[in-house]
Amino acid sequence: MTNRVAIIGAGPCGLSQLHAFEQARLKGANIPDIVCFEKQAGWGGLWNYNWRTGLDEYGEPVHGSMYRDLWSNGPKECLELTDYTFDEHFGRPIPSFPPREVLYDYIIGRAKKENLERYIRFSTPVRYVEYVDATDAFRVRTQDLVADQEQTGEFDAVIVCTGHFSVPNMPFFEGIDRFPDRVLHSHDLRDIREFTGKDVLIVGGSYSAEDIALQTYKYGARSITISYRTAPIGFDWPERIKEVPLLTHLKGRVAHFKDGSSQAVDAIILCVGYQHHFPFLEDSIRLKTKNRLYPGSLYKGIFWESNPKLMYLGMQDQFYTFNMFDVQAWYARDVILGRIDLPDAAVMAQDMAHWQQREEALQNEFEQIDYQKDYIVDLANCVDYAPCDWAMTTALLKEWEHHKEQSILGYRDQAFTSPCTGTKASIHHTPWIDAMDDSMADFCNYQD
Ligand code: FAD
Ligand code: NA7
Repeated sequence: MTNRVAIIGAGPCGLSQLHAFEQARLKGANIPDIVCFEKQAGWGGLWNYNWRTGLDEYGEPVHGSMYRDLWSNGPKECLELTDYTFDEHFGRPIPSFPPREVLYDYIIGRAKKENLERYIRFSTPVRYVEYVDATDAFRVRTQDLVADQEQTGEFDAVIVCTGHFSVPNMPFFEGIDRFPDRVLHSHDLRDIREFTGKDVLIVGGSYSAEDIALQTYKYGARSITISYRTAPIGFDWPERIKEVPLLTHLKGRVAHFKDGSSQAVDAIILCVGYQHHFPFLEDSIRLKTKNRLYPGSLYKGIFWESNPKLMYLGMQDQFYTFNMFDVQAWYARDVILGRIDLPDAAVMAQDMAHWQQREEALQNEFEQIDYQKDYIVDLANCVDYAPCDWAMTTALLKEWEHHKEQSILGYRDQAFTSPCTGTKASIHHTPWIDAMDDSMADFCNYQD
């Protein structure tokens, strides 16, 4: 019997999990006692913009990795919460690529509607979780930062919702320690305007590198050099952006690359990704994985193989986000409520091996999109999450990829149709490249 559940983190995943339980409760189910521990003073996870970098006012590592002027890099129609649509929240069609504040408002809109705060202990990081054999439960040590008090509690199940885009991966490049100007990881980027007029080096070949290159371009960097390790991002970049192979070393301001070329730069932004970092989990229950579509050791991408009472949400690399988190939360909830039985260890291992082998054979982003859709549908088929046209979301994501190939500066000006409501998004009053106001007020008060 699961009487007490701890959820760690009140970002999109944690809020999905609370919502899943609340929906069951509202429909008459007996739900366990639930406590959600959130280290920040507010909810929304990464979407809850934090101007700080480094340590916060309590000496805690700052979770936020989002920068000012960040706009969604995927169409909102592909992350739409099936049971809380954009139409319901905003009351009118809005464009497909909202700025951060708009998506933040959307996520917390549903949580506010259900008054989910009552389950959350804010400013309370989880310090340590260990499994106790004798009681078949988890001992969870937390700290109330405001009262500066530690507490320990026992929980039958723990759901880790702490995200994995917050603790930087930090490789060393020869000479970087003597570079005479600004060096930072994308996690610490807050205001792109500091690079106006500068020659910027971006190291990395994925979404952060791509978006930060576009942002520095938009805000007037003189030149942007993207240095990739495995493969160029490969879009038809505008003048001022170029891609070069991996940075080998720096001499003073001059960056040298694997192909023998070099470039003098004023700033280096390391867009080299993040670590799955869970220092608060006992070693035997700590997920160790890279950023991939099917993290190892997690049955259904959720349940810790050797002790499924420990669950992780959102640990995948993500084409889908909020709606995938909802489906995962529904599945985790239904296992906890005894509505779904987990199979024996051999069957779980076989199932994980199947998904991992499929993942390893994927050739390109289009196949990766299909794969993540199949993963979601596999879960969604077992739960009563509001129906969604998942095939349509996949088609939209592929269309989005094509739009990026056609115009990397213009892809955010496209309008998609909602798979939930059939509503066609409106067109923003200003093309993204010229839109310098990222406020919700400006975005939602557009003229049709
Ligand atoms: P998070 O949002 O990271 O939330 C985790 C929460 O756990 C935080 O509130 C944190 O404070 C809390 N926490 C952490 N450790 C502890 C602890 N020990 N104790 C208690 N609480 C703790 N996705 C999109 O769909 N569209 C986008 O355009 C997009 N852009 C992105 C841009 C950037 C720069 C980054 C980094 C990510 C972006 N993402 C985007 C992906 C993003 O990961 C998801 O949208 C989403 O925020 C993941 O939710 P989460 O709940 O898993 O994690
Ligand atoms: P990702 O998607 O995990 O990508 C990390 C990138 O960093 C990837 O291109 C890696 O190269 C590169 N990387 C990692 N280590 C190195 C070293 N040592 N040298 C050079 N390059 C390296 O992280 P992102 O930050 O781009 O995106 C994360 C989220 O933030 C995502 O959801 C976005 O929407 C925003 P590789 O390709 O593996 O060779």
